[in-house]
Amino acid sequence: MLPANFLWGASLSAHQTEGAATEDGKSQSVQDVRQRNPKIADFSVAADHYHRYAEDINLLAKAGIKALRISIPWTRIIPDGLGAVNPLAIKHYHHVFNEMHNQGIEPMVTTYHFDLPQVLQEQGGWIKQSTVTAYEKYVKVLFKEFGSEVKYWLTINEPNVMLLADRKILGFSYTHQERYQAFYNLMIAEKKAFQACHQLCPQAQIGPVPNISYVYPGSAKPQDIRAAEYFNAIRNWAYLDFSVRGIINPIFQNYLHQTGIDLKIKAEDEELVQQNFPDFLGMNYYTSVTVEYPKAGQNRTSGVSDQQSEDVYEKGFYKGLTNPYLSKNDFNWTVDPLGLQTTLEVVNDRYHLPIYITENGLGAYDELTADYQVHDDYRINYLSAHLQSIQQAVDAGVPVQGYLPWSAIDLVSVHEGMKKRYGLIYVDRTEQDLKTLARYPKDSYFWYQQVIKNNGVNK
Ligand code: BGP
Repeated sequence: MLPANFLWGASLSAHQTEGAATEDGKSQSVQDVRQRNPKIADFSVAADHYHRYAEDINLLAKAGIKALRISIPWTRIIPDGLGAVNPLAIKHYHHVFNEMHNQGIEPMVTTYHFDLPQVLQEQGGWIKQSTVTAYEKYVKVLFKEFGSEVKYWLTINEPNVMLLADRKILGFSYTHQERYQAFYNLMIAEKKAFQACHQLCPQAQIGPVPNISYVYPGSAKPQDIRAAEYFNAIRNWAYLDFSVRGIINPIFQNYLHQTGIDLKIKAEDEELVQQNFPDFLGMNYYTSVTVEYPKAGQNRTSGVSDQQSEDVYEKGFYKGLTNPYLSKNDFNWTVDPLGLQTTLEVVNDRYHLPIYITENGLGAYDELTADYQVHDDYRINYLSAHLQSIQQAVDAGVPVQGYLPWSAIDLVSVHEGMKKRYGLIYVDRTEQDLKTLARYPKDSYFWYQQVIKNNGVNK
């Protein structure tokens, strides 16, 4: 049984939905300038949510949605990354929150979703301490301006995916040294956000939002078990241990040591790290991950597009592989609903905090029929199986308090553009043709409406 006040929601990010890429003083983010396959939609119009937010919120309210996760782009609030606050952007988000509240929807706001101001990237981005200082200033503006309107804050979307898959997501690569310098800075930035949020908006709650996927060993071979332990630490626990326990995860530390990195919490950061903790965990989940110890001469699995699980490799430590017991979606991502229950139980065992699932969904090719319907039974099956898994976890004592699937409306996928759709609501555009941009609820929207009404899938 899910709790009576379970937060039924849906999720979006700004750069994938808003468009209006140069409007109202917005500057470019790393997402606006990254090299994209020319066949893939860019973010300049995206789903035009910047102009159509009221219509979208209205439709979502009709589905009974109680919370909408959005992100605010730093590039709108402080266009030069560090200096003056842009009043047009502040006004815009007051309107957005006002609309949500009028429709009975609680905003859940991510301060940063992959879209670093390009101007800061050019100065070194997350490998520079100055970016941490700039981020602290930026989030303080958010907390001061919107603190009375937003009860749920999320810090930095998926720093783990951002660092492990940087080239694909950010268009550049870190060296090993830089990656873990960026890791440290991101973790410190997050701690500063916890601190500032608790100081400036004591009524609100804040949590991290990593992508957490439990890592399975490919076999019972002890070396494969160790490979899974390493990758669990590198991909999952390093981030949550820093946030929740204020420590560098010891297995992660061992891995860093072996690869020539000596990562320590700096003396001047000790107090910040040990005194500022999250109120809850946000968690994005799409798939589990299976790894083995890489055999001699082996490297990345070639031709695999699944960056969330299989396309992972580090010599001497781990190599992703296809789990023969699991099916895949149209875009080669492994589907594992039971893995969500396992992941939730392990996360609960480690951290004992309320959990909100802040992303979970199926990217698929959808077809709009001549009478404007989308029969996405495959998405209903995916969401339903994952929700049942959540219900099992809740029955087993895991405090899951909300479900905000990805995504509320169709948006531009980070890796695949517009053809890979996630929404409960169809947006009428294709990769290159903006068409009408009209919204059409899919079958999954009506299914979700019923789920919300019943407070679960089983009734
Ligand atoms: C998560 C991101 C989202 C979203 C999702 C699906 O990692 O937080 O922004 O994009 O993955 O990924 P993709 O769009 O590549 O299918």
